[in-house]
Amino acid sequence: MKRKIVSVLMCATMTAALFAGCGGGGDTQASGDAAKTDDTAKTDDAASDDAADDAAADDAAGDDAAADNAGGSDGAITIGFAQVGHESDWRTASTKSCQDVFSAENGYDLQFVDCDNDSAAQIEAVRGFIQQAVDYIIIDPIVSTGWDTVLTECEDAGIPVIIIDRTIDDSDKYVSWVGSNFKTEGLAAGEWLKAYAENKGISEINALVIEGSTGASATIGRTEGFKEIADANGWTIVDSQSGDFTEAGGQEVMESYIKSYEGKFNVVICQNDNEAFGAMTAMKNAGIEYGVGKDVILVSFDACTAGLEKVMSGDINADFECNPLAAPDVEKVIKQLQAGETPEKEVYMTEHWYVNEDVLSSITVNGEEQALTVVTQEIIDAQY
Ligand code: GYE
Repeated sequence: MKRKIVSVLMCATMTAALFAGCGGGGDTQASGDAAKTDDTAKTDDAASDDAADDAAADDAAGDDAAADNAGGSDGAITIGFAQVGHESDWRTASTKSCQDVFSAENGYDLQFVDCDNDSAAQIEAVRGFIQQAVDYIIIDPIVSTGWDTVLTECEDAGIPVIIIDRTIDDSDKYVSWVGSNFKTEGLAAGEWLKAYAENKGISEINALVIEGSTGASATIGRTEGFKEIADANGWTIVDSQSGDFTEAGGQEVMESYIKSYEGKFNVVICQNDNEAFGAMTAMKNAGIEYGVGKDVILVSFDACTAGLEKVMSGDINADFECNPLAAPDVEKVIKQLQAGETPEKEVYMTEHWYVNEDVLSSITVNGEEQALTVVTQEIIDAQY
């Protein structure tokens, strides 16, 4: 994949301006899994039911929409969005971004389906959108394979598909993909750890990895990127298991790691913030000290608000951002399609690498110098 937009350092004020209005998501751990999952699940159930009802009710009207591909009966552009689920702060921010952009006020009729991390349900959701004859389908693919058949069905129905966030690796039957380079994120985490360990005089790295959901391109890329740097530097990856991108999963995997490997690791790499929160609980319960200046270096990905708060407090040493606010770029793609133009096949989000300490100003990733940003309250306030 060609990296079109590379990670650049934006000043805090620019970040604030860009992300203004996107706040409110991912507050501290207190807003954590139980409460969030319940709330979201309720909304999601309602949303899925609505989608199913609409699917039935709209059948006849839908045929017209399919015929001219020009929008719903009230002139709104109809969009079906098959979202991964509600597993993390990142996901909450991604869903909110889509709902904000594809709102009725903006001229859209958004059919949102939370697929609850079930890939079979996700494919069925896409088939439901075909039946509804929506104008566009957005998919955030839970897993990266198994897509060609249903994407062919979308193509046959004349419905353009836009892929958001995670990639599809076994089909190119979509118009555009908007997301992040996950391998670069993994490489950046490795390059940071290398430079940081050198700076601190740490000569041996024994790392535990808590992976994201199995089969997700985000997991595959972050795992590969970090492993590449680990192998090149002779580090030991003591173990690498899935925590499913959830706080509960991160805690469970960390508890079992502690039983097996206590005293045998000095780095924990969590592939998202929620897993890091779970790992922190497990380490705290076991009396293991982690974070800046402590026994275990803790690294995370996503850098949502709650993650950045933990970087600023020194509990997480470094957090590699994955920007969930793709919806404005997806809207650009849709506007281009509406105007009969051909959008870019791949659109990359802009991201930052966040740290607690001001000891290194940059790292070199893929031969390119990339800035490290020390987290401040201003950055946290502007983050999603
Ligand atoms: O890192 C994680 C979420 O696909 C990039 O999914 C996304 C990942 C994100 O559950 O928090």
